[in-house]
Amino acid sequence: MTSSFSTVSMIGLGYIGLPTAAIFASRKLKVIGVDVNQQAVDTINKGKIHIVEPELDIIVQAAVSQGFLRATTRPEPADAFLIAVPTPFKGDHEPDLAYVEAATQSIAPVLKKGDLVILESTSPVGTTEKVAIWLAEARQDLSFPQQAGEQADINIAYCPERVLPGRVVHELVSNDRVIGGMTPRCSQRATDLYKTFVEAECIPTNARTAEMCKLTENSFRDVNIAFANELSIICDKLNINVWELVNLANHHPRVNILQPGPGVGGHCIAVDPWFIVSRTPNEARLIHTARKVNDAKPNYVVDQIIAATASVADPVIACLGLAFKPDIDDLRESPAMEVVHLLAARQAGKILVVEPHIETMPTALADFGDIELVSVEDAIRSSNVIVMLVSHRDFYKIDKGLLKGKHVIDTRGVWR
Ligand code: SAJ
Repeated sequence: MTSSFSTVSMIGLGYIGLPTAAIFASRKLKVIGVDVNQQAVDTINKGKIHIVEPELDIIVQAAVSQGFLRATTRPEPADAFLIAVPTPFKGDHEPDLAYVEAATQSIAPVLKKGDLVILESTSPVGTTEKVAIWLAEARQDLSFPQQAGEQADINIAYCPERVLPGRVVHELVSNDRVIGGMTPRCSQRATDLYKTFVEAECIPTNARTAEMCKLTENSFRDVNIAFANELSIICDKLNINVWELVNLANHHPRVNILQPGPGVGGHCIAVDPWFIVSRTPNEARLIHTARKVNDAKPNYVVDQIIAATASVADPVIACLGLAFKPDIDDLRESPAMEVVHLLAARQAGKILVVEPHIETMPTALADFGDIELVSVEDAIRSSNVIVMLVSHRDFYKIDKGLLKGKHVIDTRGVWR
C-alpha cells in the first residue's frame, strides 16, 4: 500500500461498490462507504450485505467488525473517492448521467488539495471530462486536470470494473485493470491506489480510451452472441441443429462462436452497446444491429411456443428458468422473464414457471392470472409444452424420458 491513501470513500454501495469497498478495507485501508439508500447503509453497518454475491458476506462482516469499513448517507473527507453508481437509460436508449452527476456534486464540498477522484460506473465517452467540469464549477478554489494538467490539485481518472457477477470477489483481485487518467499523473495515482488489492496488471491509458474500452468489451460480447442467435434462427429454417453446428465450427483453430439463447439479459451487455450507438448512431451500425438481433430473440421464442401450442387442446406451458443467466437469482433485463411476460400477454395457455433461485413470483408476472411458480417435477408432469430458458445446473438433472410425447423448445441447448 502507498502512504498517500489512508482513507478511501466509495460512492455507491451496490454490486460493484460494496465488494470494492470491502476489498480495500480487507487491505486495512479506512473505507467510508456512501449510499443514498439508508436501509443498505444500516445493513452494512451491522456487518451484513443487501446483495447476493458469493464470499462477500464474510469480507464485509470482517471489514465492519474490525472497524475498517463504515457506511453513511453523506460523503465525508477522504484521500480518494471512487464513484460506482448506476448509469441507466432515459428516453430512447440515451444514457442517464443523473446519478453520476449527483454523486459528483455530493463529494465536491469535501474535496481537498491532493485528492484523487475515480469514476468506475460504465459511462459514455466524455463522462469523466464532465465530472471534472462539474467539480471545477463547484470548487473554484481548487485546480483540476483540464485546467492545470499534471500540476492539478485534484487528480481524476476513469477505471472501469470488468468483474463477472458470481465471481466478483475473485475477479476484482485477479483481473487486469484499465486505468484511464486525465493526465499520466492521474493514471499513476489511480494505479497506486488499485495496487493495494489488484494482483494483475494495471494498464494506463487516457480517460476517453478507458471509457470506450469498457463499452467495447461488452459490445464485443453482444455482437458475438447476436451472431450465435442469428445462426440459431437460420438453422431452424434449414433444419440443422445449431448446437451441433456451433460445436463443429468451433473445432476450427480460429473460430470460437458463443452460445445462442433466448436473448441477452443483465444490466451490462444488453445496455452498454447503446452508449456507443447513442453517441455515434451513423457509425455504430453493426453494434446497433446486434442489439436489435438480441432484443428480438424473446419474440422469436414466443412465436415458436405459440406455434407449438397450435396442435394442443389445452396448452400447459412449463417455462424452465427466469434468471438472466445460469445459477444466479438476478432477473434484471432477463430474456426469460420477457418470454414468460409475452406468453402471458398473448394468453398462450396456462403457464408453469420454475426458478430454483427465487421463492416468490416476481411482481411483473404476479398480476397475470394464469401463471404459477412450481417445482421442476410438477412443471414437467403437468405440462404439454416445455420451454428451456435458463441452463441452471439443476435442469441438467431432468430425466429426458419425462419429456416424451411433449413439445420441447430448448433455447439453451441443454437437451441438444
Ligand atoms: N449469453 C448468451 N450466450 C453466451 C454468453 C452469454 O446468450 O454465449 C447471455 C447470458 O445468458 C446473459 C447475457 O448473455 O443473458 C450476459 O451474460 P454474460 O455472462 O455474458 O455477462 P454479464 O452481463 O454477467 O457480465 C458482463 C461481463 N462482460 C464480458 O464478458 C465482456 C463482465 O466481465 C462485465 O464486468 C459485466 O458484463 C459488466 O459489469 O459490465
